[in-house]
Amino acid sequence: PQTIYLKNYHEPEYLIETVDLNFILEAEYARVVSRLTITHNPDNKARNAALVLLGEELTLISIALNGVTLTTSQYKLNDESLTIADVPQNTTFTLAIENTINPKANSALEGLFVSNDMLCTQCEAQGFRKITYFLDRPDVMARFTTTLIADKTLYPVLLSNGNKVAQGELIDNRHWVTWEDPFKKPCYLFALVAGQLECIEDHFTTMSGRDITLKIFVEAHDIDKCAHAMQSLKNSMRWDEVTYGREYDLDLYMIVAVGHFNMGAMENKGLNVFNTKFVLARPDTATDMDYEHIEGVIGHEYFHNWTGNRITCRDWFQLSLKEGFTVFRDQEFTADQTSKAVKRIDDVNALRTRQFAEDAGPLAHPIRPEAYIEINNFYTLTVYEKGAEVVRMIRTLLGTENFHKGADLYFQRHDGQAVTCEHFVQAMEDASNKDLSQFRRWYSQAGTPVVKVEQTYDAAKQSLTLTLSQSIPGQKNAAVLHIPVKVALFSEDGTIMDASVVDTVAINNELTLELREQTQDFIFENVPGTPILSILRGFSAPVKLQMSQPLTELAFLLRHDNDSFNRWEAGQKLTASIIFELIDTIKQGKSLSIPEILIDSFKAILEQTSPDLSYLACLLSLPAENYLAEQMPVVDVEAIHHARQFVKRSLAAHLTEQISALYLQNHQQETGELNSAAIGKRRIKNLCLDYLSQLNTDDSHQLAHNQFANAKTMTDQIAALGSIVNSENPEKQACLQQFYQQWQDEALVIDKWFSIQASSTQPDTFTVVQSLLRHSAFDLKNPNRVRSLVGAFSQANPVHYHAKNGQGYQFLADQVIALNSLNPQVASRMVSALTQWRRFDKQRQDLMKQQLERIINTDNISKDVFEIASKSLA
Ligand code: BAL
Ligand code: ZN
Repeated sequence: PQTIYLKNYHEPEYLIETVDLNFILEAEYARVVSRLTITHNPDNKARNAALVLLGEELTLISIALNGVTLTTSQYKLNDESLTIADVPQNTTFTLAIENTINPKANSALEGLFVSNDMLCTQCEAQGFRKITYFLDRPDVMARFTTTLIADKTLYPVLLSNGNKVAQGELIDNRHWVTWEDPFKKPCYLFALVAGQLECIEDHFTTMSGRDITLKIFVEAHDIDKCAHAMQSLKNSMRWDEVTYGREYDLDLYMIVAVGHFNMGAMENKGLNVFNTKFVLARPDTATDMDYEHIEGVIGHEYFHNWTGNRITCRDWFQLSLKEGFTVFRDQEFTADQTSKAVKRIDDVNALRTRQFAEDAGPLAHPIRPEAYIEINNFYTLTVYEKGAEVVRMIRTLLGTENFHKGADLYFQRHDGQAVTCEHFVQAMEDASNKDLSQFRRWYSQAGTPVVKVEQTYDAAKQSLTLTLSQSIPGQKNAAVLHIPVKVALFSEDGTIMDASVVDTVAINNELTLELREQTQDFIFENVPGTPILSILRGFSAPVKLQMSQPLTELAFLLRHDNDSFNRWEAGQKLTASIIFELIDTIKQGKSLSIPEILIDSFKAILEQTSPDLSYLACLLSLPAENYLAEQMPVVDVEAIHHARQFVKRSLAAHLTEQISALYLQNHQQETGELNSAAIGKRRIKNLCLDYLSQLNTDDSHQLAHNQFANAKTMTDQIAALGSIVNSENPEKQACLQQFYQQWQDEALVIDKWFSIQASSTQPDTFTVVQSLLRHSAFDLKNPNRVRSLVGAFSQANPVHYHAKNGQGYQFLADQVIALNSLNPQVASRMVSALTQWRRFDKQRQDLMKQQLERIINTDNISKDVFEIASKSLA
């Protein structure tokens, strides 16, 4: 397969001004007539270039240029394109193309496809070429008019981008609707939907007083699960007005939920298409976390209207321009709606467990990649989550006020354009006068920097010298980056010191150091005694810290740090250090014991009161196995699992009384409400239940079973089921069966039923997973179902997936090979659990490599899977 390089970017030779699309829709046969008005691009100096339209899996019927039908000798057709050598150079010309497609046969879910009898599209990144021949690239922006014709009974609802401008009836029970989108857009933002859908409608009045109609379309049986999505949409619209001054621009905003979807959602102009997972919620079917994610994704897609749609990417290498910025925007939105502290912790947790692994592995790439084989493989944690961290660092370096001036300038300068990451940084620089020349390296440098911290205190001078050095392991000739490092110094009595560093502004005694050298000294003056250092506060840069801090200092920070992130981080470091010591003890074959300092620290937290119980729950949560693995030179899955379980069980045993009390205190008045206080109570209560379940006593089994049987919310029901499935609870089979019976008609709940079993640490899990694969509700053609079984097993169950005999790897490769021909995008996502093979012992390395080789040698391997598997082995 061919590699595409950023350095080879060139302007399009032709531009498309208008697109008039006409669809006659049937599930197995869709007829598309596309009328394009095309001009030579004045910015491209080359003349007389052939017009190359991209098209895949299409059946061409006819082409006419300026009304004259072309003969087969006047164009060339292959599997990927349609080339017309001779087109007018000095005038606008029209091209009318007719082709057909088979949506029903489209299991890749890219282009036009069928989901539960509904027809819908997914065009980002390059799906439009599976609908009709086009200049399928984001820097070709056109005005679209779309007419949909279909059977009235099968497809009573016909939707596309923009505003509905006309509709009518035809003979044979058919009808038609015409949609016009007044904003020019790249074809990846095109969408159509046709189906038997119901909708809820609401209205939003914008800051300038315009009335916007909001509609959420779902299948009839889901109509009672849309209210939260609608509220989230209104919250998003208001937030973007208040925070970024951005107002919605069309009179109508539509969201459609579909059950078969590769992504979470898609920001098509005026017609978002969503995975049902990020729309549907009722307290008894969706957890508090689902509710939060729905609001976050609704916000994300809405925010794209400005950061993505009004201003889009010049080419796909610039993906982080819209994704990094939009993720940053949705993170801040959720932080404002929920708990800022918890949102930051959740985001950093996700980044460190998953993106750091990606950045340290064979598929590491900068947030602006320089080459790809299949762009779908670059919708990565790096482009999205690290991209968001890079935007966050810009805000830290500029300050919030200048950052917003920069955003305003960016919107003002580039509205209606397809631009690059450089345009974004330039606007930030111009608005703030802050030199970001060195900072730009974050866009082209892969890998997670390690920042080493050394401190020397001079009592006589009352000064502290902090020596920071940076490096990026595994990256040759790594750039020296510009890294904001937020710091505060604590006195032994728990107060913050009023220390200063030359040329550094302190806000509430917190200083933002700007590390720009490989090694750099920062001298703090006015330091009355040896300080306790709180560094990288708020996780001010996506780096790994290397510093030795005694357990007593970590315990101190866990009590006293006023930075909510670093307070939590101190607890994580404390626990992780103890787990690593236990891992060593396990390796020496000695018996394990838990240090007092950990029990005391947890006891202190358990006895605390706090208005933010979700945050207290974070403080009491142990670092995830994947995060611990990330810190080991050679991952020892069993030792990590056993040491972590030992800590969990020991804490539960030593603190049973406190944990039980906290459980009861927060369970007694469970009302099923959805405000943040009620959510916090459930979060901490269910964490307590998880600890208590480790004890495997009759009491703990009974507690979980009672909660399961009487749950008022899915949060409580699934948490109880999780505790039951992960313990030796005698009611396990009965509960699983009951849950299935209760929820068999709710696809998203059944996804949970699959994933909870696939991620169980109990000894029979692999056998269970194999039998679930044969369950009548399992469907390899449904991405959510695949993720809930195959994804959960391979990505969230390290101890079973990495079984020493390699059965987990073989299982995964079997599924990847089966998926390869059905849905290459989902297949390639599943390969990710094999890509980290270098991190394991020799035996596992060999077994994983074997499976990667087996995958590569599969007949008709897709570009998607080939790229990931081959780069992993390279
Ligand atoms: N643009 C693809 C889906 C998303 O990031 O919103
Ligand atoms: Zn996005």
